[in-house]
Amino acid sequence: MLSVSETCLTFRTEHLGRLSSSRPSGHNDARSRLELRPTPQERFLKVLVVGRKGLGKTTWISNMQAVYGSSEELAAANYQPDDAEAHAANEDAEMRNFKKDPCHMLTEMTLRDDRSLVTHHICIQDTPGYSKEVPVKHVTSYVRQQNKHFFDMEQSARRRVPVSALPDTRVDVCIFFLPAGPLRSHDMAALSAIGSLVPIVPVIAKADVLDPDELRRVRKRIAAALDMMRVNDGLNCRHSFPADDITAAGAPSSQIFTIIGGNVLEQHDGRRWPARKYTWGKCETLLPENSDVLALSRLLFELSITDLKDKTELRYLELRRRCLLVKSKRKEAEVASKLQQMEANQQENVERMAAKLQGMQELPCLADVHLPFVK
Ligand SMILES: Nc1nc2c(ncn2[C@@H]2O[C@H](COP(=O)(O)OP(=O)(O)OP(=O)(O)O)[C@@H](O)[C@H]2O)c(=O)[nH]1
Ligand SMILES: [Mg+2]
Repeated sequence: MLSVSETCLTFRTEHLGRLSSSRPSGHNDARSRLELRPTPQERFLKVLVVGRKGLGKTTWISNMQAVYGSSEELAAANYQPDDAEAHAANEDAEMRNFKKDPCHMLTEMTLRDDRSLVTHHICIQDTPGYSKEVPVKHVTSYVRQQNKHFFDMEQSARRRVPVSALPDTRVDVCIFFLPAGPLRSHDMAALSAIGSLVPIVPVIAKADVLDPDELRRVRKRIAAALDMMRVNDGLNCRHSFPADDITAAGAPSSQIFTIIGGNVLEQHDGRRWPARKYTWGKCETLLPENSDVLALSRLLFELSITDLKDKTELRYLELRRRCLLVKSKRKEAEVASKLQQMEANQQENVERMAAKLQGMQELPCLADVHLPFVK
């Protein structure tokens, strides 16, 4: 069993090690000294967080910000997980604000790898929780908007940088918070609507309220519901992490993760360590015995980042093909209608000329005109 400080240390050192793994081994020999210096790169990962109201989405994001973000980013984010209840009370206003400006619910963390010169921008987009009365339309239209924004940037005639240097707005994956209780029809509708746009990683929220037996039952129930959706609707909305990554991260093989959101921040070995305190004891968010938060963050931000981006690229290529097809059809229709208009104008001109000629032929000949003053 790992102690608190051991886990903390493994987490940080492995995390940094992974990000710098692009450096080839044996870099001390003469050949590698001749190596070209890598050019600085910006990489983006966007994680969407969706779930019913009050399941702990914002709390989890604040925890991630505390663990992965820099001190300045944390100060800017104003870490106050317990303020979340006040937010929840104002559902309508939150929904309106999200539609108007989703960026106010976006948390960005910057991880720099000085060796490979890659800057990873990890963006976590929070969303207002849905309920029976409030479906997830605001979320699906957000995902579409972000794809369109990227497509417009890519197609813009004024683009001056390669596509790889564009700030990537596309959503890569959705962390779907599911309750420990039974799933309702509006949960299934939300899963299906969002799952048709982005791959979903199902998580069990507030896992601290469940004992191991209950947890097993909840996992089974969620797996069965997702399987049923695959069979009935033909929609396999789940993201499947590579088996090697699952083993390396120490994640559950079911790929249904448990989440515990900490409401206090402790310090361990100079690291921020979220925890949840009760009168009878405490629960540490990053301890693998307590939850899968550590395994999930390692998968998302370190081990599977390339796999997630590759899948986004594949989805985008298909979307791009369809958009370009629609665009070219629209252009074709525009050209056809312009041609039609030109033909109609031409026809009109011909008819006008013909009428004029006709009028000229009907003019009396000068010789036939009787001029009274001519003798
Ligand atoms: N017991 C327990 N409570 C939690 C956990 N995570 C969050 N909470 C509490 O649940 C309440 C709601 O948390 P939020 O993070 O606001 O939930 P949310 O999903 O963002 O809510 P909406 O934004 O309204 O959809 C807060 O009081 C949190 O402290 C958890 O893992 N276990
Ligand atoms: Mg929230």
